[in-house]
Amino acid sequence: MMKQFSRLLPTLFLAISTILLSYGQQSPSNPMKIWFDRPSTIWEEGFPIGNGHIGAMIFGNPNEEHLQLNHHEFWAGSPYNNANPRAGRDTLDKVQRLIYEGKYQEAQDMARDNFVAQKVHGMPYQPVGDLFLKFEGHEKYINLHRELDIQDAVVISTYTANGVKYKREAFSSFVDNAIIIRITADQPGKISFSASMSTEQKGTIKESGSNIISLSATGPDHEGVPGKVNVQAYVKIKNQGGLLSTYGNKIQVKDANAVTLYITMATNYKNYQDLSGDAVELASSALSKADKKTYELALTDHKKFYQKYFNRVSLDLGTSESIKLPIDKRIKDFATTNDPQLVSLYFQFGRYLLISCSQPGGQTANLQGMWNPHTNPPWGSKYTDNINLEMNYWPAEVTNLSEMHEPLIQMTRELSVSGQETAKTLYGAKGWVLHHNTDLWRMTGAIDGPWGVWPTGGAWLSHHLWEKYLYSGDKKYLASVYPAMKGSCEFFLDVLYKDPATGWWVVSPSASPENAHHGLYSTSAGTTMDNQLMLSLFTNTLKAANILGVDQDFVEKIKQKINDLAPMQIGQHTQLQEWMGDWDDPKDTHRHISHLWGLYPGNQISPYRNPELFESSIKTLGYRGDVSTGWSMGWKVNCWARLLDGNHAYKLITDQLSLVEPGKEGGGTYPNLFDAHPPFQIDGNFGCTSGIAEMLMQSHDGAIHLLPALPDQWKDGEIKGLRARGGFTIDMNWKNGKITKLVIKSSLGGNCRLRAYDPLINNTSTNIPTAATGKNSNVFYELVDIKKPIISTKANLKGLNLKKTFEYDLATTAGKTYVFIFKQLI
Ligand code: FUC
Repeated sequence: MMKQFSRLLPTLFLAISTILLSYGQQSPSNPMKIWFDRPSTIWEEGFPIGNGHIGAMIFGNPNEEHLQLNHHEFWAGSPYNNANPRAGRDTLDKVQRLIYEGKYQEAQDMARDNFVAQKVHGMPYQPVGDLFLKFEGHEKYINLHRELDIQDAVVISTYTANGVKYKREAFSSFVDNAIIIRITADQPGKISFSASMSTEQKGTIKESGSNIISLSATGPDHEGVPGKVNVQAYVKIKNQGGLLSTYGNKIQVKDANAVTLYITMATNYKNYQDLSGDAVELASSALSKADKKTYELALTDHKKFYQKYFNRVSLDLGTSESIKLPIDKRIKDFATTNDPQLVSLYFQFGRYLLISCSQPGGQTANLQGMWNPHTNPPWGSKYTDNINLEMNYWPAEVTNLSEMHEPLIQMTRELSVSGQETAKTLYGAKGWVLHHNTDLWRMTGAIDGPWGVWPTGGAWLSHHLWEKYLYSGDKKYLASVYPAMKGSCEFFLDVLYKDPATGWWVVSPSASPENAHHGLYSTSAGTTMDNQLMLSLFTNTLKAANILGVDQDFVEKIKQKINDLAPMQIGQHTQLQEWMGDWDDPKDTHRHISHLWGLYPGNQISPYRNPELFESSIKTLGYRGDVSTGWSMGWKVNCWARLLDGNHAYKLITDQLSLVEPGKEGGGTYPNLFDAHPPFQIDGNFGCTSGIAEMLMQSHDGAIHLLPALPDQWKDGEIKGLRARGGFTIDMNWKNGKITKLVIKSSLGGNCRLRAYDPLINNTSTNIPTAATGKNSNVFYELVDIKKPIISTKANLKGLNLKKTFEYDLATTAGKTYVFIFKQLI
């Protein structure tokens, strides 16, 4: 029967070549717009724009426009390393022994005093400054409408003042590396305003020529590390008609017909060890290039660049009247109405944000992406890599923004170098290590407190190195990241501790981020997350070495360790144990769900291959509860999707889309759709975006699972452009929860195994294709052997009640597209 299915493919393929695939065209009834009919009253009502290097928040007050400016390389401090010199192999041995003996307090004190950095805990990301445009007489405006159009990556506001209709447009050009603002009016000679800048940094603001304001500043010192990043910003104003004059360091525009402003910013940062760049030269050459273009051409170029990425994916989950409402009202109403377009908008907003704050060659998206007004931002707006940093990149591959993953990959390559000194100093070990935080300077030491003695950050980032390969199959890329994967393995080969009680190789000392066992101690050994990370790191590196045909001796060493890694354990409450001991408290609602790493973002827990682990994961997530910090809810959307429970995943989206306004505490979403930890932290946006993708399509566990976790609310829909591992691009339409059309584009060829809850019946044939049997021959779907869990005698496993699935194999050729129209079953 499978043969019949395959025989149909050529015919179908002919049919498809005539079908024009139009990716990403949003229907007019599905506008990708976030809008308000009032100015911002808080920062979290502003609109973010960015080109991966420079960005701004725009607040849209007619009387005084305000742009708060950021440059991704503008941080406090200068190159440094913060590995605590008091640690070392002997101390490591002692701490490991103390943990084994159950002397947690002593072990924790010793780890804190010797491993945690003595003084330097990381440099904070800095704001550059602010631009104000003061429009006298515009206090009394009417008809204000301001929007962020994420289809075009442009902020537009319109209003009427003194009988004149005004329009402001702003974008951060990807092509011209400038923020460009255009102000127009429906009557000539009616544009008058004064422009000024301010900054909280050490620096100067002055006029520079007749129509330019210049801001030069240096990043602050922090924790004794001298501030050495120089930033240079220019604002150039070009008027059409009217007059332009300068006074002090302000520029006055009078009676113009139209005005264009260009903002450029640059720093002296070349890389984490080199500050020899010329900020002034870079910012001024960007300025002189940018203003040579007409505004129209600059806008066209910007949109074209942006849409090349953005338009790869479109999502339609249905329409509702809610699009007629401002965004804050929609968020407020979300839980009590069905607003599927808010979900698709939120999903696409995550993609907009990633394109805007993470471009190849630029910095990695930090805790606030790149948008930060504080000189002392929460958690330094650094990179917390025990969840937050990685979460920022969860949507990168699956939502078809692979290029945006690059800054994280590059940062990992750099950490694999800077982390070598830390590995040596703290652990007397080879390879490289990363603890739970880093910053612009690629610091890798343990910081904050005992929970910072968590050495598995590099293993988690290595997972990204490998996963990127699974999507692209690019061996050249794999070769470029293999040294970092290998270096991370080398570190663990050196420091893993053979637990005398079990004989398992475990990471010690460590923590289950940022939880405490017995309500007291972070310090522990063999946490479930670490065990999962070790399995992932070792198996992926082993595969990489085999693919590249290198390091066979090394492969053997890894294999030996894999055999004796700790298995997962199911404890007395039928939970997946968080620690080696059965210590979990079912009432613990800690925001981190680290032991579910193996469920998501890892691929180690399968309903079909290890149902006990799957069942205990359901229990665990149930105990942890739903409502939490923004990012925690974002993580749970992914986890419930992996647990194949679409309605529970949807419940979490509802929790995440609860409006956080001044005076309201708890996690959720700010009026401008930014995630609220609180405070603003961008990870929740990205986590929920990938969660929505995981609800619609998953590509792990041996197959591409179509609509694995569809909630009742999304009965009909269409998704185009999701990426599956093995280089497949998936478009799907569904009606009444059943797939009606499927388009698979194969970029690497190979077997495409599909999994669905309903038989996929082709309407040109009455035959149901034969269910796939045996192992999926596609190497990108190779499964990792997961050890049988150890199960407590007190655990009460009831067995799973899984939906029946149907699986098909489709042999694909690289570069070809396959279209299937399926019969709708009642
Ligand atoms: C980790 C989390 C916190 C916060 C911080 C930036 O420490 O536990 O909730 O997200 O990172």
